[in-house]
Amino acid sequence: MEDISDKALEFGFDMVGKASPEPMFAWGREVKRRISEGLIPSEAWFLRNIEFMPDKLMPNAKQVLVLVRSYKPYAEPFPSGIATYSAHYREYPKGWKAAMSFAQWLRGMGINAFATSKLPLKALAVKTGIGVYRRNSLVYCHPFGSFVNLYGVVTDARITDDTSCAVIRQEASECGECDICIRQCPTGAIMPGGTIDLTKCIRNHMGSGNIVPLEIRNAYGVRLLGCETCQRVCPKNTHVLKDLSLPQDNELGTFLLQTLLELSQPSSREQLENIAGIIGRNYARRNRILGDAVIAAGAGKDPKLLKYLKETLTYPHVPVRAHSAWAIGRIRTSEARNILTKALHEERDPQVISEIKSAMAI
Ligand code: B12
Ligand code: SF4
Ligand code: SF4
Repeated sequence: MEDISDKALEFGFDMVGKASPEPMFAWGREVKRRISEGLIPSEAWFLRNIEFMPDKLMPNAKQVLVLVRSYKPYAEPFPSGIATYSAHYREYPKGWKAAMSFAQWLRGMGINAFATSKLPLKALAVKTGIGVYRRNSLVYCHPFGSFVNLYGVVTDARITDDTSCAVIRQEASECGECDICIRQCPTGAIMPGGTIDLTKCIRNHMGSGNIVPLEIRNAYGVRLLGCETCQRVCPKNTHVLKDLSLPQDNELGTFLLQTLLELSQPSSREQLENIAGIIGRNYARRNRILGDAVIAAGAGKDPKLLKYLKETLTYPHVPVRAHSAWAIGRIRTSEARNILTKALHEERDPQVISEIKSAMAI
């Protein structure tokens, strides 16, 4: 099995780390602590099913491979009227397919193996020496900075100790005196010790399908999926953030705010399919995308979007209506006020009524 790392390169990965399948008790304890301190909301967390004991995923597990796939982030800001999405979500599904093909190749070699996202992949990457944690809580794999996607492969055979197909850099897992990401995070979600308070992290509220707290909405910006502020401000990523490009025009068109807001119409199946083709089906769920697109529209404050927001204000999903009231309130034209006044007479849901009243008070 000497050629395992070269083979992974052929599948499009940049590095491979290999770890023994011992339970990751420290990570498990840390999650427990954060849940008990309210830094990780427990309900959403347990739905993720992340397992810190690899042998629960494969009883006879002998090794866990961590596959690293780098990508270039997009240039920002996106053109006006287009909601930003992180290249991470464009690239992740491609890497996932490659990880599954790689596991299939291993099975063809007589090794029982399967790809998984259900392990603590950052902690595993650090354990194998292919990356270091930094204070924004992300793992940096030299020379790609933090712009890497990680995938796990569990195997029932030990593969040789030749762990990496690129240079392993054992940098110190700390950031020295730097605290830029802590200061620049728009919602103050990064705690001094490098713990993320999930109740404050904008990304954690994206795609939740719930009513997003006001202070998060106010910090959201014209984004649909992903927040990269804590990576873009980091001096350890400066070299990666050179010569960036925007997504191709046809992709950008898919994320035009008016196109996204049209998801409120039953005829918008094709638009949803286009989104799924870019960020994957898991994230392309109509109500969730719509709820977040409305916030992005509110951040942009473009009066031309009022006619779309008027429609989303009557959409069946409560969070979409609640966000619509807020977004319309931010536009602050007389037409916006009329829409809200009419909605106040017709709306029956107490949460949406409260949002309409707050929006009218802006
Ligand atoms: C849940 C999750 C989220 C949650 C919570 C994130 C978090 N920090 O916990 C939310 C939805 C907010 C999120 C957001 C993002 N995520 Co995410 N997420 C995950 C997931 C599924 C689990 C992460 C996890 O285990 N969290 C629990 C905590 C307890 O684990 P931990 O962060 O490793 O905690 C350790 C460190 O804090 C360290 N530690 C403790 N004290 C200290 C002190 C110092 C100084 C340091 C340096 C470290 C340190 O020890 C802890 C225990 O081991 C992984 C995929 C996976 N299966 O692993 C992807 C993953 C971590 N996410 C990823 C990405 C890309 C993102 C985003 C950048 C997406 C985006 N563009 O918006 C943002 C970044 C936000 C951020 N700064 O973390 C990538 C990270 C790649 C990388 N380079 O590290 C992963 C690995 C997905 C993937 N397969 O590629 N994510
Ligand atoms: S992803 Fe955004 S909100 Fe979350 S910690 Fe990073 S900068 Fe803060
Ligand atoms: S911005 Fe500074 S503190 Fe934050 S991760 Fe980068 S080096 Fe560390």
